[in-house]
Amino acid sequence: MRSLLVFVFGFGALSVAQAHGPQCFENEVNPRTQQRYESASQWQSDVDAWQQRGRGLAGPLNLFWSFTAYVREKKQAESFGSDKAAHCYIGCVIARSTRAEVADYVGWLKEQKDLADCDPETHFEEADAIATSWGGTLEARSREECQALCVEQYESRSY
Ligand SMILES: [Ca+2]
Repeated sequence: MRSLLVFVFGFGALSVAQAHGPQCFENEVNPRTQQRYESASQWQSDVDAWQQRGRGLAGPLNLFWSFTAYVREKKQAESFGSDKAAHCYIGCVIARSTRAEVADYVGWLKEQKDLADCDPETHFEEADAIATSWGGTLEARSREECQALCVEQYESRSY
């Protein structure tokens, strides 16, 4: 759940990795080992790989509406028992405010930030981006429908 708490949209997030100097990797968790990265090159390679999978850009207005939806719905999302259901829900309500491609982008951006913010409390997890993106594709007619579909998809599973 913590990862959602820091779902921050940084306009400058693309340069986060470069901005924090060479010791950033020591504060990031390798998703393969669940331990801190042992080398800068290992971490940088993961940062670069995620960067390569970037979704282009969402315009500032779309980011603004995404952030507004996130702030409005954060508490609701956090009330679910599943972090993945919460990511899905946020993706769904973002897509309702914008469109599916924006939810997909924001899900990617969030994980990029988690991997490169030099904060061990924010873990990169590809499954989070997948859940956010999937939520964005639901074409839900209401936030209640977002919740029902996301909870049905994720809550009963032990992600
Ligand atoms: Ca982090």
